[in-house]
Amino acid sequence: MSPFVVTAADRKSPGQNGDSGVLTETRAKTQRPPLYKVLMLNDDYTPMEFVVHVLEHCFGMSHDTAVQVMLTVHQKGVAVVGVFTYEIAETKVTQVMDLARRNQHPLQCTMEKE
Ligand code: TYC
Repeated sequence: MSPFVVTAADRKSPGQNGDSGVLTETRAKTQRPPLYKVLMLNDDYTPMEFVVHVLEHCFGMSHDTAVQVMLTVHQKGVAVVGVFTYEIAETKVTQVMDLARRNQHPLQCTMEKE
């Protein structure tokens, strides 16, 4: 018998019609993918303006947000700059590391499972 369809027979007390009386919900549960934090690490040499540019360009931050996040990394040593699915996080890390290398800055960016 399909779930949620209640017939006259179902309304009798459980057992009378061989039915348990329990309606089983068969709604499909949507699965959320695992998420990964992208972390930016401080160093002594990468110029502040370069980090701000990276945060604007790779993470879509406004200039003011990028400055705030850069200063957090500068002061605390590390900060989460975004949370993404595995493939997107990996792409962001690659983009940042490529930009840093091409500009000869030691900026480091990593990812870790949330
Ligand atoms: N500490 C760097 C400086 O004083 C700036 C900096 C900020 C570097 C954030 C990396 O992820 C970083 N020039």
